[in-house]
Order: sequence, then C-alpha cells, then structure tokens
Amino acid sequence: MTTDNVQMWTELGIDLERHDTLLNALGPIYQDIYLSQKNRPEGMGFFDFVVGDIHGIRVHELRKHAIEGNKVVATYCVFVPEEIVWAADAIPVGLCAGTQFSVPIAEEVLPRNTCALIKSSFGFKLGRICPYVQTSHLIVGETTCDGKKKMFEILGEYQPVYVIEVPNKKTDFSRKLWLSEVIAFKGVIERLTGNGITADKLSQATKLVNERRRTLQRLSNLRKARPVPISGKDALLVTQVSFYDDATRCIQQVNALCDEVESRVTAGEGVFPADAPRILISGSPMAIPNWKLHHILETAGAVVVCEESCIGTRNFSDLVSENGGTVEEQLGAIAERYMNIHCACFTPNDERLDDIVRLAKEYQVDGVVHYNLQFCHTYANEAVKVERALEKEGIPLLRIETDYSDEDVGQLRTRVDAFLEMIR
Ligand code: BJ8
Repeated sequence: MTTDNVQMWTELGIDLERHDTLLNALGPIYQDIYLSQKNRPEGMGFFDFVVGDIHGIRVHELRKHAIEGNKVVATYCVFVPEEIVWAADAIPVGLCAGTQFSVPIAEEVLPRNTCALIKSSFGFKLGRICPYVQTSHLIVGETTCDGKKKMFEILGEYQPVYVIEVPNKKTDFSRKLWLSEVIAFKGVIERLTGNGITADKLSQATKLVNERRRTLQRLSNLRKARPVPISGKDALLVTQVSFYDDATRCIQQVNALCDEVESRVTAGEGVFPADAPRILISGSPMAIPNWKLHHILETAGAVVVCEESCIGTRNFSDLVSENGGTVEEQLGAIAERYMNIHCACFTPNDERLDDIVRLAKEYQVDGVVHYNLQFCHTYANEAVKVERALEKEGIPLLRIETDYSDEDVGQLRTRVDAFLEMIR
C-alpha cells in the first residue's frame, strides 16, 4: 500500500479502516482462487496485476482526468450507452458490486431481501469504501429491475444519480421510447461535461467500444476449443476488468492474451483434460470479485466455457453499426444495438432462450448452470422458461440460487458434484 494511494483515498473520503479490511481480505482470496490455478496463460499476468492494484493506478488515472477538468461517469448496467460518455471526453467506469463485504453495510438501510448485487453496490457508497464511486461525478442508473430503480432513488441522496429509462418490452413504441432516452442521455452528458458531442467524436467512441467488444469476442471464441485453452475463471476475470480498465490498454492486453491462447489451441494445449465437462453459465451478472460459482465448478473437475450474462456474451456479442454519418444516425444505431441485450427485465424475452440454446450448441456444452442471485425475481421466473427450452433440446440444466456469502458453498458443492456425475 503506497503513501500515494493512502493520500488519494483520504482525499476521496474513503473510510480507510474499512477499506484496509476489504483489501487485506482480497489478497488471500485471490491467491486461493486465481494464483493457485495450474498452467495459466502468461498474459493473465497483466490481469493479476490489475486486481493486485485494484484501487491504485486506475483510480489515479481517473483522478488525474478529473483534476484536468474532465468527468468520470459510473454505471452499473450494460444498458448505459458508454459510447456517448466517451464521445464527450468523459470516462465511463463499470462499477463492481460483487462482494459480500459491503452487503451488511447496505442492510443498515435497504431491506435484507434485496439481491446481493444491489446491496453490494449501495454498501460501497454508504460505507465509503470504493474509490471509483468516490471519483465519479455522476452515477447512471437504469430502470431495469424494481430493486435497482428504488435503490437509485436512495443512492441519489448521497451522490448525483441520473436514471435512464429502459423499456420493459421490445415493441415499436418501446424502441421509440428507448431512442428518446438515448438522445436525452446525450444531453445529460453534454451538460455534465460542457462538451458538445459531434459526429466525429461519436464515431471514434463507437469504434473504440466496438474494438473492445471484438477482442472479448475473440477470447470467447477461443474457448470453443477442446481442450479448453483458458479457464473459465480467467476468462471471467478478463471481462470483469474490461469494465473499468482503460479501453485502449485493455484491447492491447486482451489481444496479447488471445495471441498466446491461440497458439495453445494450435498446439492442442489445454488447462483442463479434453473430456472435462463443459459448462455454460447463464443468468445474473458476476461483478468482481464474485468468482464463487466458477470456482466451485472448476475445482469439481468441470470447465466453464461461456457465460450467457452481462459479464459475458450479452456484453460483447453485438456491435454498434459504424455506418452512420450524422449524430442522429449514430444515436439510432446505438439505440438499436442496446435493445438487443436480452435481459430478463424484458417481457417477453424469448430471444434469451434462443441465445442459450444456440450458445450451448456452439460451445458444445455438456450442461447449463442457471445462475440466479437470490431475490432476483426476473431471472428466477425466467429460469422456468430456460428449463423448458433446454429440456426440449435434451441439454441438462442445474438451477442455482445463491448470494455472495460463503454460507452455502458446501451445499452448492454437493449439488454441483451430483450434476457433474449425471452429465459425465
Ligand atoms: S442488462 S442483467 S446488468 S439489469 S440480479 S440487480 S436484475 S435483482 S443485474 Fe443486470 Fe443490466 Fe439486466 Fe444486465 Fe436486479 Fe436481478 Fe439484482 Fe440484476
């Protein structure tokens, strides 16, 4: 822990005692879950470094950006069009909300029977333990689920919050509403930054974000190989880091990692035996440092080859069309691309069922694990339809409902073992 960091955290109003406890706990967990893995690609060294310095260099970069008069915009959901933020010379940061540590703090205010992701994110602000939140000038929320949208009202008492309205249906009317929200968001960001968004800036931003999506697609495609050249845990970490690391650096690092992983595929080299059960995880997103389910599966002999979630394919599968010449055309392309995110907040959301079946086939999985954060009603209810869709295709499914605590790890291990036994 450098003096520089401590001074920065103090200036940001961080509760240093709590923060120390959090960082001191993260080290041994990371050692146990990540560094103990065998035969990892060398390119993961960069991502280990980023996690090892999770509240250091990147926060310094954001602070420098802010001190120079620019803005930092924090988000919680892949529905927030980050192209618009980049185009105004602001930096978007996808906030993590994947630790149990901040949950009891949030429960001082929020009801206990709220999903862990919501509680964890709120607890970070309430407990003043996240320097990314503290650095940001605006938090952008969304109306995706009831718990989140009501939490954002309370969060707004602590920090400026703007809520973008995501429709619940995909009708023509909803698409118009969404386009108007995207246009309104552009105005919000222009007012925040004082910078007008031009066609040129928006085009550059679109290309940047698309490029990051392409590199993540590249890594994802490499996981189709048998044997699998990279663990699910490592691939998950790469996506988690991509939410807050500098986009250009991230693209370079992911591409370097992909070059190495590609050579492994050519050499037929894997991190798990070729006959290890291949698993697709589908459901709620897993924010850093939520590695629980991947760790359980991969220490039970299975390998996670794909995530149908907002930390996986939903985040990078689709690109924004780069053909638009005017700002209006570009905003239209952005709105269209984002409406293709098949989140369970939509009704109906049959496209997600199609995605799961398609991905299960493309990645040649032996089974699907439906991951549901406890108290998340949208994904819990949709799991019924996922089950039916997979049953029709003869693809085995295990439904898991859990939170961020370690209390149910033993029970989950038993269920995972039984599932793997069945599909082997
Ligand atoms: S687009 S999945 S990132 S909303 S798990 S907070 S839904 S109660 S996270 Fe999500 Fe955007 Fe959708 Fe993706 Fe609510 Fe459910 Fe909690 Fe959730």
